[in-house]
Amino acid sequence: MSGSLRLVLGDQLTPNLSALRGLDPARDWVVMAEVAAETRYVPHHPKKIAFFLSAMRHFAEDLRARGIRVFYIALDDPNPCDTLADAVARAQAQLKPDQLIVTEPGEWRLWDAMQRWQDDLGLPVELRPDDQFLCSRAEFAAWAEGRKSLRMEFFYRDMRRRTGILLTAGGKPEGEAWNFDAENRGSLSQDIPAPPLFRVVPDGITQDVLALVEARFTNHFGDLAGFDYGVTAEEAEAAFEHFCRHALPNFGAYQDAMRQDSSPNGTPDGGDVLFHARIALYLNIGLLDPKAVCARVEAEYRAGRVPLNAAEGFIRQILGWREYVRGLYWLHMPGYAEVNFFNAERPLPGFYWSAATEMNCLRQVIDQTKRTAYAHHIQRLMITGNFALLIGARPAEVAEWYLAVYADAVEWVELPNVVGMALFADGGVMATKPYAASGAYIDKMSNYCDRCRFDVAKKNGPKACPFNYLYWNFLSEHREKLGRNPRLAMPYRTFDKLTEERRAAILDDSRRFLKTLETQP
Ligand code: FAD
Ligand code: DLZ
Ligand code: SF4
Repeated sequence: MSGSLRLVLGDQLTPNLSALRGLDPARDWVVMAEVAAETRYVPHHPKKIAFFLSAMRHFAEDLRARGIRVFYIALDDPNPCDTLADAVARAQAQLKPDQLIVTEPGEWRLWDAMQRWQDDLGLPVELRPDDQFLCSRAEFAAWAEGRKSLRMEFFYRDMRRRTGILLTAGGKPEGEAWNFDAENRGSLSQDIPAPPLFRVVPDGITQDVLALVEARFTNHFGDLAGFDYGVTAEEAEAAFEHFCRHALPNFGAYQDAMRQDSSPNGTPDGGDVLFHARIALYLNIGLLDPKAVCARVEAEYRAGRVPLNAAEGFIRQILGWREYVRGLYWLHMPGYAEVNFFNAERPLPGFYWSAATEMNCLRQVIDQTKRTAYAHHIQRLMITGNFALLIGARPAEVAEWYLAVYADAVEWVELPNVVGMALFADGGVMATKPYAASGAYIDKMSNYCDRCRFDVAKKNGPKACPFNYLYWNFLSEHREKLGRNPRLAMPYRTFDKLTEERRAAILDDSRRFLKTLETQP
């Protein structure tokens, strides 16, 4: 063969992939491989593994249907491959290509390994940029150059200006404001039903994958039963369509709300997703295109079908946050994986892997994660993230948990959200202050506290909500690092007004509580 090999990774499942450009079906081959190293480098949730493998198999079928030859190694191949490099080496030995063409991977770990492939394989390797984003790595680096602080809000405004999304004909932001965040904090009353959940019934290919995952990975945290994700571009599009019709109009208002159990007429698990889209997993592996998603949401607004706070709020997540965290990741790797601003060294409590805790908010979110491999943003940030921050859990361990348990977790998006947003472990590169909160916030935004053995109104003592004293303990412990932060001036003033007895009780309760974490399995 005197053609090229085109490697397609498990999170690169789009026909628009740069590595597929210029492919000659008569001379070139696509290589895809399900490999042990990628399925085990963290203990991925079984639903996440099933999602990736089934989507890969469907994508390979699509390519074949278009006359493209695919060299595919399955995990249950009689002669399986351990790593992606092994898979490429096998394809090279059999097909004798004169070149390997790859789109840069989403994770630094693999990008770093690929730098050695040309020498190791003795084959020219062309690494092409991944242009499935609205902002390239080079454009983000240019934006960041010389700036003292890299706030998402300013990046987002630049992206709006650059793309023209949600601008008036005169180039001003629609509605005369860049964001409507203040209108995104509605608490959700029980009588507002959650929209029906979009579900896909597994086809034959997915059923084969489910059997394989069942046989090999059910020792990982997470339930495989009830797998209902889409695994093709058409199904991902249908999921997004469903969201636009049923949930987008309320996305803005209830973006920060959390709810246990279903609402009247809702499906039993309607509370898991509420008015969120559940599309990050599709966006992150190429089944949905972020530009098309933003364009569609803008069109819904312009057609008068959704209010501006919903359309803007949603577009901000994709055009703003998603692009921004990717830019930060590549700007700061590999060091970003090591940051630990608070020198937090506590092991992650065992109940993150079992949901066996009496704190109802944590139990609900971890149990939901176990069932579905999904939790929405506020659950990730203000329940599991907030708790890990307050107890001083080791950032690398927390990051590994998030990378393992969510179906949408790929490191470029997971890591900045964990170490930058949830844990403030980067010392403020991403956030202006830690997202630390006491039980009052959780009570305001959810109904979790109604069914908890702890009392959210109690500040101290064995019945008191642990978030209450842990919050003050956290601020007290890190005063040296946080005390001069102007955004924390008010909480520190409040803390200083507490009586000596109250401050001593906070420290005592926190010490006692943290001790119990050490003895839990
Ligand atoms: P929606 O709420 O419907 O939002 C729409 C889309 O906006 C999402 O699909 C996503 O693509 C994008 N988005 C929203 N918030 C963010 C954000 N902060 N960063 C990047 N994109 C965003 N997102 C991932 O895709 N993968 C992860 O591994 C991941 N880990 C996270 C870990 C923590 C600690 C936190 C706080 C957030 C994390 N996020 C992650 C961001 C966000 O929580 C998820 O994108 C979102 O919950 C996915 O659900 P959804 O599709 O229903 O999102
Ligand atoms: C997440 C994942 C899993 C579970 N399995 C595979 C696989 O078998 N083969 C593959 O090519 N990709 C897989 N992936 C996605 C990769 O981990 C992802 O492509 C890299 O981390 C780069 O982002
Ligand atoms: Fe969580 Fe505290 Fe509310 Fe219990 S009382 S659900 S621990 S916030």
